[in-house]
Amino acid sequence: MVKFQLTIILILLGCAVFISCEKAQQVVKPTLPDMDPMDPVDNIMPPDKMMEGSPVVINELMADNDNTVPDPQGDYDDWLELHNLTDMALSLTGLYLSDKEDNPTKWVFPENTVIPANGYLIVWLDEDHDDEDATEGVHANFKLSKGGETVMLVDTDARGNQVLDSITFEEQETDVAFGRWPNGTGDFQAIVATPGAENRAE
Ligand SMILES: [Ca+2]
Ligand SMILES: [Ca+2]
Ligand SMILES: [Ca+2]
Repeated sequence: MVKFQLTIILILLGCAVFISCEKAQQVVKPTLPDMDPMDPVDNIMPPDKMMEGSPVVINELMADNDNTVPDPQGDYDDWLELHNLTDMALSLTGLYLSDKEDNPTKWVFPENTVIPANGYLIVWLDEDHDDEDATEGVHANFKLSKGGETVMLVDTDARGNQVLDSITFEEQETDVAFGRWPNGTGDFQAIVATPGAENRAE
């Protein structure tokens, strides 16, 4: 009888552990602030405007990476860092990155791309999205121009394209990062490169 009760207790404990693990791994879609319905053609916000309440922001970028940080394949490519401002892991499925204001859905995040709670995600801007050897890491279909341009993070739904965040930068120096300071919320400026980690000024 004691053995039977012990077995029941062990099974219940196993279930509890399984359920809590499932919960911890739960990933949610970003909840976007309510906005007025807008015409899809007209709803691109001016550059450098972060949507109020956007759960994910463009936090740092490097348009000319010569020897700062290699991608998983060992190449020194342009990169961009996203930062999740919420304490929930977020799915980026259905979100886009673009450097063309007339083509805001230029590159879609691969299915099941997740950014950890309060975490960071590096996107390699190297046109290696179709490279069969580049299975590790997230690779987009455009590069950043050292001479400067606009890059934007876009969501699209029934209301059309919504720019969650966009940044226009001028000419960049080789191996100098351009990022938000203070981390996640501040304006962009030249900073110490911290790919995948909190931005710092020094
Ligand atoms: Ca570049
Ligand atoms: Ca690459
Ligand atoms: Ca950083």
